[in-house]
This record gives sequence, C-alpha cells and structure tokens, in this order.
Amino acid sequence: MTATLTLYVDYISQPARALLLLCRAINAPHQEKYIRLLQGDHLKKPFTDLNPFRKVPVVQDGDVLILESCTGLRYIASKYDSSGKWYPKELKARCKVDEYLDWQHLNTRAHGVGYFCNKIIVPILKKSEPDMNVVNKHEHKLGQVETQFASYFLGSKPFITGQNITIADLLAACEFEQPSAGGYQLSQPILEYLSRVKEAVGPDYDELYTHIEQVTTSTD
Ligand SMILES: N[C@@H](CCC(=O)N[C@@H](CS)C(=O)NCC(=O)O)C(=O)O
Repeated sequence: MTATLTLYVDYISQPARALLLLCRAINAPHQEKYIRLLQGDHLKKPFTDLNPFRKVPVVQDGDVLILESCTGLRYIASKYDSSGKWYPKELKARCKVDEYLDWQHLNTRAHGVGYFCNKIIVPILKKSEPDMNVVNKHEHKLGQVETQFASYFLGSKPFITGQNITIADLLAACEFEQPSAGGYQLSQPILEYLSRVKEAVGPDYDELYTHIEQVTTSTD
C-alpha cells in the first residue's frame, strides 16, 4: 500500500526529527520528502506553493495539510498510534502534553534555536563569525529553561506525563539536543532525561541525531 502520509523534512530541523521519530516508533506508513534548508529548497517553488511560511516540517496526509509541527505530532499520534500512548486520551496526561507543547515555543524552542542558529547556522550561511553577545543571551536563557523544565515538567517523574514517553518528550529531547550539538553544556538532569528518551525510542534516535552532528563538525 502506498503511504498517503508525507513528511517534508530536513534532518537538521529538530521538530522534523521529532515527527520522524514518532512515525518510526508507531510504524506509521509514511514517505519523506527531503527539503535542504542549507541549500534554500524551502525558499523556492514547488515547496513555497505548499508552505507559504517557508518552513519545515510539513505534514501532508491526503487532503490534510499541516504547517505546524505540534499539530502534526498530535494528528499523526491520534490517527496512526493504535497503542494510544504517544498522545494519551486520559485528560490529565493529555493536558500535560499540551501544556508542554504550548510552553516550549517561547522557551526550549526559542532559546535552543536562538543558540544553535546564531552560533552555527548564521555563520555557515553568512560565512561570518557568530555574534557571541546574542549567543550568550540565549545560553543564559537556556539555563533557566532547563531548570524550569526539570523542576516543573519533570519533577521526580521519568517523562513529562509520568512513566510513559509521549510526543511532548520526543519534541523536548529533539529541541534540547540542538543546542547541545552546537556546544551548549546541558545540565545533568536534562542529560539523564535525554538518556531515558533515547532508551525508550531506540536506534532511530541516534540515527537522526548524527545528521545534526555532521553540520556542526563540518564547521570545526
Ligand atoms: N512553528 C513552526 C516553525 C518551524 C520552523 O521554524 N522550522 C525551521 C527549521 S526547525 C525552518 O524551516 N527554518 C527555515 C527558515 O526560517 O528559513 C513549527 O513548529 O512547525
């Protein structure tokens, strides 16, 4: 059967990796279309016809088109995860997942991307040195994000909702890995959390993560 679910991705995109990890974990039949961000594929047709916001990831499933990664994670888990574990229906657990997905945009995402892009991507694209004032501001904020995440979202639990991994953990892990690949030193509680996510996800975690490492090592 041909997969109707199509993911437009670049492995250097942290929300794209989270979507791919979910599809692989739940065996959702899907195809990948690779959009090379560093080559600017996302700024050209035909991709701009699909996503006028010029960003990856994009999820397409028949006549359903999703331009936001958190919506894509919820959609794919709701439709394709027969176990129901990745986006739990139980209200309290679901609220925790949604709360993290809402919170992360201005916190884990904003400062992880801010650190990584200003330190690694902007210098590659502009062939310039990083603006360390900007990088340092994101580094400082990221420290606060780690503390808030560990104390509020994790507490003493292994994962955000408790004992089970969910889409919120996939996204959190991919977002924390991004600045780490750029040289940011994650705190011990976050490193231990990432090990738990990695163990729960299996080899696909490292397989996708190596692509982001390749970008950073190519700049050394
Ligand atoms: N709100 C969007 C943001 C997606 C996003 O920022 N994607 C980045 C890669 S992680 C991108 O495509 N950046 C290209 C650019 O801004 O030129 C989502 O979560 O899906």
